[in-house]
Amino acid sequence: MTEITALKDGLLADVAAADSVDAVEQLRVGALGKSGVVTALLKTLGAMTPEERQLRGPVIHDLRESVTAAIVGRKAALEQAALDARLATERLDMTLPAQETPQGSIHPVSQVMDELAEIFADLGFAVATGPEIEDDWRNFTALNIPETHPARAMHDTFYFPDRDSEGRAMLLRTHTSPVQIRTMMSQEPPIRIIAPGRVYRSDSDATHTPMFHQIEGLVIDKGITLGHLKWTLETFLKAFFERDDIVLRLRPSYFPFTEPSVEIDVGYTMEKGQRVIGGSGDAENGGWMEVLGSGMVHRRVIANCGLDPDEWQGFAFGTGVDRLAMLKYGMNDLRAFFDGDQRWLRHYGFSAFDVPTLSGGVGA
Ligand code: 2NM
Repeated sequence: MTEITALKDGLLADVAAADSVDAVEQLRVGALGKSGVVTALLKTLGAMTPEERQLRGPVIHDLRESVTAAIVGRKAALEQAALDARLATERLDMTLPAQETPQGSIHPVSQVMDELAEIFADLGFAVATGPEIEDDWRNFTALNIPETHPARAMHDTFYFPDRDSEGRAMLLRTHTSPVQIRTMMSQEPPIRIIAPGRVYRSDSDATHTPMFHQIEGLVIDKGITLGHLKWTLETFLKAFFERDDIVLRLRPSYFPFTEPSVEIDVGYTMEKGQRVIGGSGDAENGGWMEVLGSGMVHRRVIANCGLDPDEWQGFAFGTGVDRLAMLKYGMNDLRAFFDGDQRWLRHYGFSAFDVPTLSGGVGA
C-alpha cells in the first residue's frame, strides 16, 4: 500500500515538473500506456482474492484517476501557456500607420452611388434601403404587376424554393421598387427618397449581368405633376454629367406601376469618334440615348400602400447605376465591373479621398 502512495506522489511530482506537452505525453505512456506502471497494477486486480481486491482496488483506481487528472490538467496548462506566448508575439497594433501604401481603390459603382446620393440629397431626397431577399407581393403585386406579367416568369426572376411565414413566394428583388413600397407603407407623406442597391435578374451576356445596380427615386406629396418630374430629372442629369447643355426628350412608354409612363432620352454628340452626353440629339452629329424610365405613380400602387390616391400623388424613376458609370467614365464592357481584375480596378478605381461634393464637383 505504501509503495502505491509513493508511486502516486512520484508520478504527480513528475507531471507537475514536466515543462512541455511532449514530456507530459511521455509520462502518460509510462504510467497509463499499454505497458505503463499504473496499467500493470490494474492488471494485478484480476488475480487477487475478493478480500484483497476490496482492499487494494480503491487505492489502485484512485492512483489511476489522480494521475490521469494531473496529466490532463498539466497538458491544458502547457497548451494555454504556449497559446498565450504565441498571441503575445503575434500581437498587431492596428492603430500604427501602415508600413505599405494601401492598394485598394473605390469601385466606379460605389463612386457613382456616392455621387447620386450627394446630388439627390441637395434636392431634399433621403437614401432608403431594404432587403435584397423580398416577397412577391412587395416586388410585384403591390406594384400592379399582374401574375401573368412576363417579368414574373422563372427565366427572369430568381425564386427561392420555400415560401415565407405569410405564405408569400420569396425571391431576389428584380428592382429596388419594393423599397419604395416599404417606405410608402411605413412613412407618412410627403416622401422624397432614392433607393440605390443591388438587384437580380436571370440574364447574362455582354450587356447583362445576373446582379446589377439600380437607383430608383420616389416623390409623394400633394399636387405633384409631370412638370416636377421633368425638372427634377433635368436638374439631376445636369449635375451628374456636369454640363449645362443637357437636352431631354420625354417619350411616352409603359410600366405597370406608372401612368402615364415616360422614357427619358438624353441628347448626345460625337466627340473624337465617341458618343458624349450633351447637346441636342437632333444636331447634325447627334443622337438620343435612353437613360431613365419614369412616370406618375399609378393610383393603384398608392392605394395598395394604404394611401388615398385622391389626396396623394407622386412621380417615380429608375435607372441602372452600372450603365450610368459606363456612360460617365467611358467603360465599354459591363462584365469587367464584377471580375475583380486588379489592373481594371487600378485604371478605373477612385481614390478614397475623392469624396464627391457639390461644391467640389461630383465628377472629381
Ligand atoms: C422605373 C420606371 C418608372 C418606379 C415606380 C415605383 C413605385 F414604387 F413608386 F411605384 N418605384 N419605381 C419606377 C417607375 C421605376 O424604373 C425604370
